[in-house]
Amino acid sequence: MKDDILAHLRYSLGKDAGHAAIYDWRMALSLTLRDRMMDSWFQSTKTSYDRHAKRVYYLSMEFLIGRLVEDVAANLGLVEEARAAVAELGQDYDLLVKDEPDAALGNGGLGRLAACFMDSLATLGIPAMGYGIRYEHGLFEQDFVEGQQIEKPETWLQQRHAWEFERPEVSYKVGFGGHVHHHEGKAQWHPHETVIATAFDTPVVGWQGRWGNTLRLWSARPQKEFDLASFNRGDYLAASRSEALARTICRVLYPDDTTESGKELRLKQEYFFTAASIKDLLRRFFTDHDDIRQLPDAAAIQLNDTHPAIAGPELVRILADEHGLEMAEAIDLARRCLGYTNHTLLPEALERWPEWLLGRVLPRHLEIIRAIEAGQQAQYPGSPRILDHGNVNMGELAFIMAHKVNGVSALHTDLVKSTVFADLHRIHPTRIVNQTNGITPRRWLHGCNPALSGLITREIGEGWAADLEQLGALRTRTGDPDFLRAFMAAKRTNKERLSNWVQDHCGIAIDPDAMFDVQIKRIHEYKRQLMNILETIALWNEMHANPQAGWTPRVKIFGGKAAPGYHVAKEIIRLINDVAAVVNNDPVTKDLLKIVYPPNYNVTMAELLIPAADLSEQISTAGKEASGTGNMKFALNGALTIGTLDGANVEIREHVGAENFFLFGLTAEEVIERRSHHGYARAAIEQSPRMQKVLAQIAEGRFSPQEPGRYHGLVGNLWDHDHFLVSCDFDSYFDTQRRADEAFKHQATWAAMALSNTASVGWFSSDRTIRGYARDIWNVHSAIDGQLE
Ligand code: DL6
Repeated sequence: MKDDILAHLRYSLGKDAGHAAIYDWRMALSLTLRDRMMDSWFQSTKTSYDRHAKRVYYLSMEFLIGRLVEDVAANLGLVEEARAAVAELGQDYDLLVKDEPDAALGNGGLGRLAACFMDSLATLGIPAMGYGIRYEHGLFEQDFVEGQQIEKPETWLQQRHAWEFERPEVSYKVGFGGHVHHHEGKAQWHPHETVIATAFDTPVVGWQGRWGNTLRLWSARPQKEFDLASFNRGDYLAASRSEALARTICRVLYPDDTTESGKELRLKQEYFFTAASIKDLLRRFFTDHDDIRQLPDAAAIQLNDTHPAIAGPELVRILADEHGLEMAEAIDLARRCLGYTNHTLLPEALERWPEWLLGRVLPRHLEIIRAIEAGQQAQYPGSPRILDHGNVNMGELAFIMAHKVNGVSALHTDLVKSTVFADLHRIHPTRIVNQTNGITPRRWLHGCNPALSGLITREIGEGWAADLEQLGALRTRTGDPDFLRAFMAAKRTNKERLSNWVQDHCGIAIDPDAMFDVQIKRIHEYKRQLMNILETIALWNEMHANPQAGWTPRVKIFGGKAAPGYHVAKEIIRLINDVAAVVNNDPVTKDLLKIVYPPNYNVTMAELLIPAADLSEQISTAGKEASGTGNMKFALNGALTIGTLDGANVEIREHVGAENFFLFGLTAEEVIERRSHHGYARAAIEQSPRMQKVLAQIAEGRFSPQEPGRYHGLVGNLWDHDHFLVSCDFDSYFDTQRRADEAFKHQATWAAMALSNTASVGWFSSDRTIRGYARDIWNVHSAIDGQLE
């Protein structure tokens, strides 16, 4: 490996060792590891072709993959060899790992889920391709200036991306606009603008390198490179017009995972990557099939949310307009290929396009959507409308065009059936299925927590990384004091690592003996970071008034970004930072409470924070969080959850046992009931002197003395509206936090509870989730024998 690294340094990077910068070393190491993926990758592709295997095509606007050096090295079993080779070359392996940009091609849960799924598909040997967009700029970088979020462009592609292969020969035209020509019953679309989608392939090799799939990300380039005639006339802008359109399409990831952006560009992005992916999978299909009617036997196309929902009409367009199928047959055939995953119930997050806009950008698709609608209404009169009040409802379109629709946790799937798609569910009662989310144990335990994973491997062997339910064997150790001590020593190592990092990056000294209480996720009202900071203020008040009362010292850690246009979320960020500035400088509570909010939360930061957490905050308003996956990562790494009965918390609690989970708050049904009472928020606050005091302090400017009125809006909204019921759950949350304080004082008991969590969440591996999709939705099989049983 040492020789290979040196060879790459010389021949791929053009550097000799004496002049190589850290970037060069990291690239040389990455290319060396990438070489070692090739055999498995080629062999997997060959096997898929030889066996005419059915493939999964996972269409997702987001793949939040993070850094890859460690991930690849671990999956190939090469970490030690790589570390030693790098050391022999006089370099620090850990520094090289840290030099890699965090590829943030996603906003949050949906994108990270897609990345975990890619890992599990490869580990299970399921032939698959991930299709997405190669954004020039991933999710914005967050900074805090005077406590306020500011956004800066992310620049991961400023350096060469080590893992990808550009495939200029894999290019497709994607059109927009124009008109449709109808002649003798045939339709032909003549787009007005065209860009070229070019593939960039990243190999994804699973555990122990047994199988490799491809993440194919599309980049746009102009159809006409450059208009020389315009240039020669001196019209430089006109000369580059087509280039500008192409670059714009994949320039930036939309930084908003919950609200409809309403931008024409977003629609073009969605169609761009979907159309290229469909063309690509059809080209592959025709390499070993002649009859398009066999497509459902060869391709399972999964829509990760509605962002690629235009795949339905696009496939129908190709089947009907290019292959001459009757419209009804084309629709039926497309449906047999398509599955749709719903990730949210928030009404504002369900995509809707104005009909006029969709008609302008994709005129033929609008005609096809009308045909799909007509077919559905003819067969099921009164069925919910795709076209409704001048809008195209992409959720209804995805549902009607999919043979299976899935929710992402048991509770969420029930709510999908009873709320957003209740009417469609009555018409198609077997279409909705549940697939509770999962996480890859390779990244989220083996990779991020060497201390704990080493201990587990010494205790039960290494099989758990590919079969996470083996962790169940650790349940017998919850009564073993020696093992519990070793388990807590691993936690302590991770807490020390985090404490040093916080000191270096935030300038705050935190005590590894304190309880590390962590809430990391996108900032959103329904996730209730606001309730967390209000509870922190209440705790601080009581600690300050009575510092000798035997408190459990706490470090409250927050991480997360707000969508740039989401004003309330940004106010919550500012409040947390304002409160931190006051609390962290209080000499009375300095050994009892600290608040830490490092900016720019991302996958890499999660890998540092999660292994060090004692308490995991999963406190969303019940009925709002579709699943959550952070909740699984924390429990796997031995944190106890304080949480509501929401999303996958419900199933996590069932697995770890009610006695090992700090439950509080209203249930989803109670939330709905409570909202029907006029003035529910005011009534709840009036019954809580503790909350009243906190709200009064904020409103009086205790945390913003330079601008006392800064949070009037936020506080007023809690008294008068409080849609997410912070007021109603506040006291129950505060009391449950004190139960957690008490439990933490008894470290031996706490250790047993924490170990019960690690031992009991093997079911939340994304390998189990992918097996479920393979069986219930895709009807695909592993090409590595014995893997799916
Ligand atoms: O399914 C992955 C993930 C869930 O765990 C989260 O609960 C959910 O909020 C998230 N949804 C999104 C936004 N989706 N849209 N549109 O990221 O999906």
